Amino acid sequence: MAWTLPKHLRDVLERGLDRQVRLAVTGLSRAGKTAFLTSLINQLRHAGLDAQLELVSAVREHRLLGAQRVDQPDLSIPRFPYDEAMASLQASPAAWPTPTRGMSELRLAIKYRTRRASRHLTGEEATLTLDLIDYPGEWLLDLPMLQQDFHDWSGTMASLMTPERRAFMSTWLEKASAHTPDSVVEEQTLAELAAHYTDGLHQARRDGGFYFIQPGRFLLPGELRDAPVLQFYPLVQLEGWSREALDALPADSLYQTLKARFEHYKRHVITPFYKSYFQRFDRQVVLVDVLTALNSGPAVFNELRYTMNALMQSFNYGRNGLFSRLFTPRIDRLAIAATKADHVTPDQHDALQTLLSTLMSQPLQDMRYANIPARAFALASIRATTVKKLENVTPNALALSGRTLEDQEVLLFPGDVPSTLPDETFWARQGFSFTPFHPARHTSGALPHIRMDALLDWLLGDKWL
Ligand SMILES: Nc1nc2c(ncn2[C@@H]2O[C@H](COP(=O)(O)OP(=O)(O)OP(=O)(O)O)[C@@H](O)[C@H]2O)c(=O)[nH]1
Ligand SMILES: [Mg+2]
Repeated sequence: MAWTLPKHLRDVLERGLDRQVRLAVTGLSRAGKTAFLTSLINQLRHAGLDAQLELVSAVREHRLLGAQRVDQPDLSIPRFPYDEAMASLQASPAAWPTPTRGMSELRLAIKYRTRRASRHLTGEEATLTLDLIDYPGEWLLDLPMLQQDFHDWSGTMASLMTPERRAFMSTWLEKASAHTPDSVVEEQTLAELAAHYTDGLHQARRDGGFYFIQPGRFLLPGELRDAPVLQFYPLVQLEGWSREALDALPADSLYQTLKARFEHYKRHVITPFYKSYFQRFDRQVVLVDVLTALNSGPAVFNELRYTMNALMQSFNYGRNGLFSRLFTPRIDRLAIAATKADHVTPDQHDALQTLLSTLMSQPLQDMRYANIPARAFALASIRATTVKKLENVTPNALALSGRTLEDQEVLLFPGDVPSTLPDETFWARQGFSFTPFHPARHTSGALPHIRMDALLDWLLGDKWL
């Protein structure tokens, strides 16, 4: 005889099921985090209405009923600025959401119908609580500092000082060279020197395309702006000083003061981020702006590769001894995505995805080794271009139409994306110039996107079964 589980037992079972997910989104600054989360929230709120989510199986099966914003659990974290971002896109003229500067969070309650397990256990209404967290990828670049003392870290920073980087750090290098490790430097001078160091990092990032910046909070301080814990810098001119001599210096010497602040930063900034937030994330999206890096040439592209591999160390806890000693993270699925795929024609999307997989092949391999599913995507969170077929030019020729940031209507051939890492001869032969676009004014319905649905299905499909 067939039997049905009594209602009260079913309730207990459901409560025990996994119906809550903390999904974190990160990437270096300008990678497209705010646009991605804005679109993701928008798509889920329009699921079952007018959102284009054909690749989400729960949508195809008419099981996603809708999503609503609810109060976030952690009131000390700023709210993700969804309304502000939508207001920018709806304004006349429309604008991209403004840059964000720290961590933010938003909670969605997603109503869905469970899949019918059998004739008797019919699909019931259930709620998935989805916490979305946006945080700067630059913060993850600090992880290796936990393994270093001030002396080692200064050495690493000195080795990064290539002539190209030095050019952006020259004011700081010149002013800092006036103070030897044993000198006593006044608080105000120290603050000024740290400000010059921070300015240099900003310039190297903005004008030089250097992505690898330490300490990460110096670029994106969040709530720590102007706090003394951020007022230190590496001593890159230690020639003639042995480690013993430096360690024997008095507590008020420059070396000991900087060393104490470095240790404070590790203990009170880096560690708490990993302990209080990072290790509570369940799933992770890492966004990469591959196309802008290609535009900037081989040096910047290689720097992106190096930096993204360093950033991914935070997810490599399967093999990272330090990490597993300090934290017990629980991310069980990770997606990396090349953003702004609407900068190229659809026939290039596969190449963009393959290029991203190649760029991140080592960390992807490490994740799989640790038994954590990891996949690469190419997507556009908010599509700003439309594709035109120009049959009269070349058969099957595709072009993009849109408005440039300078407000010019254009129709252009953006060119090809290499599907393998470009080598020297490739760079010598060809450069890239993918044009950034102005967003189209959003009036109603769901935001246009490219393959957000593929990513959503892969990342959360098992959670709304
Ligand atoms: N065409 C197009 N441009 C995009 C898309 N997503 C982001 N962009 C562009 O990239 C810029 C940065 O996007 P954001 O979402 O603000 O990036 P972010 O990572 O949040 O940046 P920060 O908050 O500064 O760290 C935007 O202002 C747009 O110019 C997209 O899907 N399509
Ligand atoms: Mg942002």
